This record gives sequence, structure tokens and C-alpha cells, in this order.
Amino acid sequence: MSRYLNRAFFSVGVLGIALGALQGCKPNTNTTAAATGDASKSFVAPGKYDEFYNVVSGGFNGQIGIYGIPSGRLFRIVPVFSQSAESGYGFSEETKPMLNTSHGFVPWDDLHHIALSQTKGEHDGRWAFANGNNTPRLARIDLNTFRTAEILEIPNSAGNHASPFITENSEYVVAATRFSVPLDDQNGDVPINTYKQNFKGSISFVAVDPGSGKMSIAFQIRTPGVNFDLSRAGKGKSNGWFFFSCYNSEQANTLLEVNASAKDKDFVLALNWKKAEEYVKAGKGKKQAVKYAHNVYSDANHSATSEMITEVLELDPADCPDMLYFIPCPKSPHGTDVDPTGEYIVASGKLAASIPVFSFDKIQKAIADKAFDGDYSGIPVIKYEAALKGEVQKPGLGPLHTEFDGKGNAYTSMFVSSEIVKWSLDNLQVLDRVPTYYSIGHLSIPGGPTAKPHGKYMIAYNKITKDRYLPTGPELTQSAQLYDISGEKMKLILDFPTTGEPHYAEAIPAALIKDKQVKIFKIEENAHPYAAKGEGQAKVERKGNEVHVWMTAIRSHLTPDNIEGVKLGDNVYFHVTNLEQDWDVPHGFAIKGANNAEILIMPGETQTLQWKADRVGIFPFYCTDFCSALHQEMQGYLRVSPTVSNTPLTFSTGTNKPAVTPTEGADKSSSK
Ligand code: RUQ
Ligand code: CUA
Repeated sequence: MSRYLNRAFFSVGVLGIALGALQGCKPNTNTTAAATGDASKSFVAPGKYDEFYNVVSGGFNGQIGIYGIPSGRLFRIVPVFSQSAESGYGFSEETKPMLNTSHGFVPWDDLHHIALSQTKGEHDGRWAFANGNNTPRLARIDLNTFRTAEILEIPNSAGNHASPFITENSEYVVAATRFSVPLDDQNGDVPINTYKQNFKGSISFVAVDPGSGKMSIAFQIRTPGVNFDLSRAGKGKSNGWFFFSCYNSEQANTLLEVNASAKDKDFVLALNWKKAEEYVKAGKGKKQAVKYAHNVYSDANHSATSEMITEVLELDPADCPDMLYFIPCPKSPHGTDVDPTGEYIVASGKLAASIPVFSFDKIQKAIADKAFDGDYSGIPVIKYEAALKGEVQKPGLGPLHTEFDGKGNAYTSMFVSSEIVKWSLDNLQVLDRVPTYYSIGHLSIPGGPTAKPHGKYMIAYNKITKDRYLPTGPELTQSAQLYDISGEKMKLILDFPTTGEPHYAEAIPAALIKDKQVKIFKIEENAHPYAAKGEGQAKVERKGNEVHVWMTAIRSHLTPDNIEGVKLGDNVYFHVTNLEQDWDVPHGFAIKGANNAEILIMPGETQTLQWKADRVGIFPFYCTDFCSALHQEMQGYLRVSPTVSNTPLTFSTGTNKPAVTPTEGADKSSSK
């Protein structure tokens, strides 16, 4: 284990924690019993369903993985901030606009956190929200289709890490910047060491339309130039507030490893968003010129549109008293989590030796009593003791994130000491600890961040895999672990591999989602401009050097399946409509030499693959999804002739046209 402790991403020296304490918390890995578990509790018999869906971020793969709990089985990868050569997402003409940003097409991002929509503090099974860290974006995934429905870029932000976090009725998801930077409308050409004067933080309140889920930035709040790490909305009694962990209150611009760990305490920012709403209503907001993309996918025309927005409303705390308060918090807090009652705010100082637990009631009283310790950049700093319920002493090393079971217990992940620690919210005593294999990041309890956790299972998403699986070259699979938390002691019951590098995840009862799945898109409602809603509508048309193919797919042929008259250099658009109206009968489409991907078309849907005729010859195309016994027959040919040829544009299925060779070619109009 010690080798792994040394490999931890912050060195022990920087931690400033005595080595004795470090070893004291070392999990006992000597016994086999600790490293294996009772897998029968995770057994889901063949043909049976899992009890929960686990919606798991993919980290640097920009995707979301959907797993079953307790089996750990992987059901689906949902591409979000990534292209998928499997489905064609981000490659097809219809989905490319989803990845548009003010920086142009950005087909990659780093997806860390999941927020499932809530009603009255409980999961409602409608949408999942996810953040793109690198080129700041928020995505909404429709849980009826498990597809990305919307992506909103976030202006005035860099490193969209404290995002997305959701209010108890899904009024807002927030997105706060990790890197403070000069604001988008400022001259950013400034020396980096003028950080303190020129760099600002920003918190975006993204409103969610209660009916459609559509996102829009309602307002942003300018903050001092700190790094926001994570957040949670208040709930119950603390509904109306948000809590953000902040580090780098030192405002260092170099070697943050050392320079942002100088102070003993950083902050939790308490933000009264109901107050912010009042200020917006009272006209305190100022309009700022910015540029950000808003991309929406429509299931009506099966296409995405990307719109550039040029304005955002900003609130300056200087004009808005009683909206923001800083609470001192030991050393570089990472997660800040709110318990199911909304009374306790748990901040995990990843370099701290204890876990502070703040009390919402005490925070309110401290504000009323003005129990302040001066201010930080004009924002009142509440006295630590005045806000504190107490500290969990010696919990372990490197606390990162906390989840709750709804029975008065909290579970905190410890990266450095590689364990999960269960403690009591009531008396803050440690109740149990269990090793993780190895170096856990996030953890998830079904319903854990809501007002009503289900508290039966807990999943650990580990950062280091080491010896848990058969090795696969230089990179090992990722290691998740499932624990039974129904009893007093936490029990490891399953290891399961995951893809990407999971950060946060949420788990939701399958019953909330499974019966509302979209099974097909109705062909008669298909509003795609290039849809062919029956084989009779299949056709091929030339527009300059573009050739458009209205193609249909149904078991087991493509119409048309013979196309001639395409010329070298032409851009061919295959608009393929899947005519099936049965659940789970997608057809695929691929053509030799395609530079992008194949596409997968759901029943009733139209998707378009663009293809360039780069040489003269015959190009086979075919269906890539094994759809019937005659799937292998679902194929066709496209003929490319030289630019100067006069091979007429023709198309057919099931009828042989008279052969036309280049020498006898005549410019006849197309026909079926
Ligand atoms: S943060 S551990 Cu984005 Cu904890 Cu991943
Ligand atoms: Cu359609 Cu295979």
C-alpha cells in the first residue's frame, strides 16, 4: 500500500501531515477476506433486471456509462462530449452541431460530474446533467432515450469543474469556474502574475425549463479570483442556498501544489440564490457581451441546431449585499456535500486531518449576529466556530467526497488512505472503515445526494487498479467496487470494471426509468427535410457537386442499392431513413472509404453520412447492424465515374438498368 500512498497526486510533504498519522490509517490489506467479498449479494440471475441504474461519468473519455446495480453490468455508453464511431454521434451531419462551441467544433471534453433531475428533493428520472470541464459546457441527457439532448457552453469560465449541481426542484443547475481568468469582455492580454488584479471567478445559474428541460443561463455571479472545486445545493431547510468549496484563496498563479496550500484555511462559499433571484428581478443585473454556443437536438427532425448567444446577465456582489458569505474551511476543500435533511454541510479538505461539518442553522444565526471575521474581497467571512457543528476527528487521509444513507450516516472517500469511512452525522464519531482497491475518488449511494437516499448499496470509483483484474497492456481497466451498506458494517460484494475514468456517478431506482423508454420514432412524425418515409420516396439528386441520396432501410435491403452517375470529387450525402417501427431494430450504414464513421439509425429516424468520392470505381455500402437472417444481403453499390464522364445519375433497387459505359454514356435524367 505504501507505494501507492507515495504515488498519490499530492506529495506527503505538501500534505504536512505526520507520517505516523498516515500509517495509522493504512487499511489492512493483509487478509484475503478484506480483499474479496460475498459476490452472491450482487448476483442478478440471467433474465432478471437490476434494481438500479448507475449513471457514471467517463472522465477523460467525455462519455457516460450506464451500469446496472447490483450486478455491475454495463448497458450502454452515451457519447456526450465525444464523437462515437459506433452510433455516428458527432460524425453524422445531424449531430455534429452538438459539439459546436465558440471555439469551433470541439469533439472532446473531460466529463466529471453527474446531476440527475429532482422533484421535491427526490430523483424524478427525467434528465441527467453532466459537465464538460475543459471547454466549459453543460450537457443534458434524456433518460427516455439515453441520448444527449442539449449542450450549453458556459462563458466567463475555464475549467468547468464545480458543475453541474442541481436544486431540489431542478430550477437550476450551477456551473462555477475552476480557473479564474480575465472575464470574456476584458482584454485578456495581461501578465499572468497580475492574477490578483485581473482574474475573476464566475458562477453560472443555468435555468432548466420544467417542461422541456431546456437550459438557459439565467444569470452569472462574479466572484473573487479563487478556484471553485465542487458544490451542492441546499435542500429542505437550506433550499435556496448553494455551497461551493473554494481553494487557492491565496490567489496563486504558479506552482499551486505549494502556493495554493500555504494558508491553513480556504473557504466554503455559501450563496443565497433566492436572494440572487430577487436582485435579478430588481434589475441589479448588468448585461455583458460574450459569445457562447447553445446546441439542441430535436427528436422531431432528428437534427441538432447550434445557436451563438451574445449576452449574459451578471450580478456583482458589490451591488448585492447578503448574497455571498465565505466560511473558513481547512485546507483545500474538495467535495462539499449536504446531508438529506439539509442541515449539515460536509466539506472535505483533501489536505486536512479532520472533516469539518457545518450547521445550516448556525450559519443562519452567524449571519443574523454578524459573527464575521472581516471580509475577503468585500465578502463577509463567517467565524469558523460560529458556523461549525463539529469536526470528524482522524477520519483518514485525503477526504474527497461524502454521500449519505438516509439513516443518519455519512460515508467519506479517502483518497490517500484508500478507504471509505462511515461516520455518524449526529455525534461525528467514526463507525466503520473499509479499504478500497485502490485510492478511491468519488463514491455513490443510490439517491445519496437527494433528500431520500435508498441506502442499500454504495459504489466506489477508484483511481488506481493495480492487481484487481487481468492486465491489459500499459493501461489497466478502471476499478469500481460495490459495497453492501444495509448493515452496521460495510461489506465489499463486487468488483466491476468501468471505462474512461469515472468521477461522480448517481444511481437511481430502475422503476423510475425503465417503463418510459422511447422504443421507436413514429415514421409519420419524422420532420427531417431529407426523410424518405417509404421506398417510393427514395431518390438521388444532384446539386452542383453535391449528390443527395434519400435512402431507406428496412429488413433486409437498402433503397436505392445501385447508384450510378456520381463523379470524382462529388460530395455525397446519404440520408438514411430507417423505416422499421419495431423496438430495437436499428440499421447501420457504412460505405468504403468513409473518412468519418458508420451511422446507426433508430427505427423511424433519419441520419446522414457525408462521403467524398475520392477515386473512380465501385464502392460497396452495407448495413452494419445484424438486423435479420438476411442482414449480410443488406448491401449495395455506388459507381464513381471520372469528372468529365457523362454517366447519367441513376438509382434503383431490384431492377437492372441498361448498362451504360463511359463511351456510350448520355446525359439522361434520373429515374427509378
Ligand atoms: S472530482 S475525484 Cu471532478 Cu473529485 Cu473527480
Ligand atoms: Cu439492416 Cu443489417
